[in-house]
Parts: sequence; structure tokens; C-alpha cells
Amino acid sequence: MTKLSLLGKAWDFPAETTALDSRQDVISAVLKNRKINTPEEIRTFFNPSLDDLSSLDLIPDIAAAAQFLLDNLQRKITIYGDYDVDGITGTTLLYNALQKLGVQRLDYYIPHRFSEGYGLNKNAVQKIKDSGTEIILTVDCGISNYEEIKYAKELGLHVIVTDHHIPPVVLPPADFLVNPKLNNQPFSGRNIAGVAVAFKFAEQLFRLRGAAPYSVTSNYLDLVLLGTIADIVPLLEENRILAIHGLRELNRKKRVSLRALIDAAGLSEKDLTSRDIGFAVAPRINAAGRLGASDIAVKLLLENDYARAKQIALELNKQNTERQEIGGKINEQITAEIEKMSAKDTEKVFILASPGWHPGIIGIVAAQIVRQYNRPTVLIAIGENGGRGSIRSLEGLDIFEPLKKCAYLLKDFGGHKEAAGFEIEAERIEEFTAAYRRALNESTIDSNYIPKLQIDAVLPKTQITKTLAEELEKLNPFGQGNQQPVFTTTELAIYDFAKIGGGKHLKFSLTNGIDIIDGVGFGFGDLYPVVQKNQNLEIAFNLSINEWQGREKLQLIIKDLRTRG
Ligand SMILES: [Mn+2]
Repeated sequence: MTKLSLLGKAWDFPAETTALDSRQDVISAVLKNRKINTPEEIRTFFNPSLDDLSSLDLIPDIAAAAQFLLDNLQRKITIYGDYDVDGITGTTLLYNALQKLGVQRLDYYIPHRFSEGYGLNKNAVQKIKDSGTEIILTVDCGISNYEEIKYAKELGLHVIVTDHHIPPVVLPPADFLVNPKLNNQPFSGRNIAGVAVAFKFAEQLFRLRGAAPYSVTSNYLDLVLLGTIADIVPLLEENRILAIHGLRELNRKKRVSLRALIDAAGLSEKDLTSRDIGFAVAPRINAAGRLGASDIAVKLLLENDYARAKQIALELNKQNTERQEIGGKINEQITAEIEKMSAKDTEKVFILASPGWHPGIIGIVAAQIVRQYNRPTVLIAIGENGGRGSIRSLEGLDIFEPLKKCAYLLKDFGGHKEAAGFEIEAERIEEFTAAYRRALNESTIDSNYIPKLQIDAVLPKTQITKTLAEELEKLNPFGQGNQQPVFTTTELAIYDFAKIGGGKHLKFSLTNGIDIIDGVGFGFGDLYPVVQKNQNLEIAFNLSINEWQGREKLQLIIKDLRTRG
């Protein structure tokens, strides 16, 4: 029997363990868990240069597409993006680049999230053609739009696709396909975001014009960072290089529009981290699209006037707050419903549907429910045109394969292992609920799927220090593939604990027999009675530094608790 933690997780320890006598030993162990082993890998991990990015030639078609565009700068060009942060930043980046290259007739098009959906559509292509456009340049979409691109070609348009999504078997008949995943060899730049493909395409354009490597495009790295973080690509290899340089660029605050957005978010006082981007900046850029139209976010990012940018940023703030309030209400409703559901109806997956839910927000709420209950969650918003569903999963549990098996019940669907979306006729929701539950049960190899907590190392008490916490900061930016290190120890005991934050969180005093160390468990309020009954618990934690009244102190962020022995 696997031993489960209080959060219902199995703790997963590294296969090999070495003695952790020094801080360096701990850092090495953490790096090893991330497969960073050789001196060169360690160098690029801590101190990456843009020269460490892979050669542009590894992306098929990139040079030919760039040359074609340079030969046709006098024609009208429309950039066709996507409504999420990756697409919005990618659109902005290419717009900046083409403007810099002197394109006079330049436009962009972002499809409406609900009335048009993801990718190209024929209506939009027709509108773009009617506006006098001769070249469509896509970003973060296009590789799956065979029919729409064929149609564009029939209308006499030239189409350059830049995209990072997995190419389908039959490729669209575009003039050029710029997608790192069309190179079948493994290379470090294969898993970059859509905005990073746009970045490389822009870099190719400027190099053909004789610019020194990254001399122009380094100004765009703030945009690359936002799309990279928001698209949740693994923050290792090239994405880490781009993110580190992107953070530097962002914190220079040279882009007026982002400065306005950061000010409006109340984050002007500090250097931003990848976390701030994930929690504060990206959601604001996304807010408009979630509620409907994303054009306003591109308009913001292209704005050079601070006052006007601030105005749009405040509008996005408002939409983000609105988005949170709507999400909060849906969450409350779902939580109440789950409490009433029978064990059979909550087994392995939650599937809930309701009219009146906002289809742009259920994805976020589903992710919250997954975190609250450690269970994959399907939410379906029922509207006039049927149901729109969002599925979110736990790390490592594939919810997409079972969705494919239910394709016959769906109008449309897409996604990947851990997140997916679909459209369905309202009448078929009941049938889908049963079919999906069955498919999930069958496809999950371990039918008793247990979520895991990856532990980096078991620390001796001598290593649980503020200095180590400071050194670990150098592993930033944390994210997918490079999580903030999680440790356990057998040498700290719970000395005291209390509810804080209106009962939502727990504050711990931990002791090694000599010192007292602070710990905090965010969202652990519900565990109060359990901890009260048994304080003989082992903790899993991040090391962090808490600044309070000008003094810095070590604080453990408790990730999980389990019974000892
Ligand atoms: Mn993308």
C-alpha cells in the first residue's frame, strides 16, 4: 500500500541519494533531479547567453520565408494571431518587427474566442482579403488550418505560417511553414512557445538585413517571456534562456505599455518574477479574451503613450477583477455541489455542467477545483449554442486520450494531456458524462491513480538555513519542468500551530530541538483538526525568505504533511 499524505499524495523521492553535507551538495542534488549534470549544462543553466540559443537554420523554411517577406514589404501584410497571451504577445512582436522594417500597410487580426474560436476561419480570411491584404503571416496558429489556408490561397493570398503546435499528418498548403516541430531531430529549441517562434522569425528578418545577432530583437524578449510563461512550456533548455533574458528585459521597464500594465497591477515597486507574470501580468492580458474580445490587449501592448496605455491597463484590471468574481461564484457553486454528490459520482473525476457559467472562465475554475480536491475536473458551461467544456488534470494523468475516445459525442475538441476543451450538444452531456468516466477508468494505467509530490531531497537540519534559501533563488525562474525545490526532513517537529488568514491558512512553529523555524501552509486551514489530533507529522516544504518589518527570516512554505514512520 502506498502511504498517502494528508493531501492524498504519494511522496516521490529521487532514486539515488547522496549525503548532503554542504549547500553545494544540496544544489547538485536538485540540479541532478532536473537532469543538469555536465559543467556546460550547469553553466548555461545559471548563466545562459543568447548565443546558446540553437541555430535558426534548425527551423525549416525560416530563411526562405523571411527572404520572401523582405522582398514583399511594400504589400499589405496582416498578422493573424491567437486570443491567448502567447498569440497576443506574438502578434505584437511581429507587428513591432515589421513596423521597424518599414512596412506601411500593416494590420493584425485576433479571432474572437467564442464566435470564431481558435485558429484561422474562412470568414476572417475573406475579411482580411477584402481589406486589401496580400500576405497573411500567422503566429501561434495555422499549422492545423488546411481548409482555411487552401481557401486563402484560392483567394490569391500568400500565407506564411509561424506556429509551435504539433503538425498534423497532412500539412496545410501555405507558402511557408515555420515551425520548430517540423524538424524531426531533437534540438533544444523544439519546445518553444509561439511567441518565441515569432521572435526567431523576426531575428531571421533582421539578420538578412545585416543586423548583428539579437541586436534588434533583444528588445522583444519581454514579450517572449510573457508568452513563454503563460503557455506553460517547460522552463528548461531554450525556454529558460529566453525567460532569464526576458525577465531582465522586462525589469528594465522600457516598454511603455507593459510599464503601464505593471503599474496598474500595483507591482511597480519590485523586480518582477516568473510568478508575478503567471499570477498578475498574464491574467490581465488574458482577461479581455476570456470575456470575449482580445484586440484590446494587442492595442495595449502596441501603445507608446503612457497615459493611453494606463487607461487600457485599468480597463483590463477591471475585466480581470470581473473575471475573478465570476470565477469565485462558480467555484462556490461547484464546491457546494461536490459536497452533496455521492461517492459514485465523484469517483476519480468530477464532471459538472450548468447553464449560466461563463465559458471563458470555467477552465480557470476547473484548475482551482483540481488543486482543491486533487481530482481531474470537467466543467461544462451550457449556453444557447450547446455546451462548452473544459478539462483540467493532475500532473501526469492523461485526460486527453479518454476525451478522444468520446469524440463521437462531441462537436469539436482539442487539447493535450493535462488540459483540454470541447464543444457538445446540450442533449448529449448526460451520455458524455457516463462515457468519459468509463473511458478515463479504462485508459488510466494505474486505475487507482494517485497524485504525486516530487521531493528533491531529504535535508538534514543543518542545511535548513536562510543561506540555502538564498542560494536556491538562483534556480529561478521556476515553472513547468523546473519546479521550486521541495524538501522533506526527519529532523523537524511541529512545536506549535495556529489558524491564520480567517482560518484559511495554518501557521507553524517548527523545531529541531534548539531553534524555532516558521512555516506556513497556504490553504491548509481545513487540516487544522487533523493536525490537532496528530502532531507527529513529517513536512514537505519549499525554503523561502520572509521579509517582515525590514527583517529577513527563513520561512518554510509547507507543501504537504504526512504521518511519520
Ligand atoms: Mn501557444
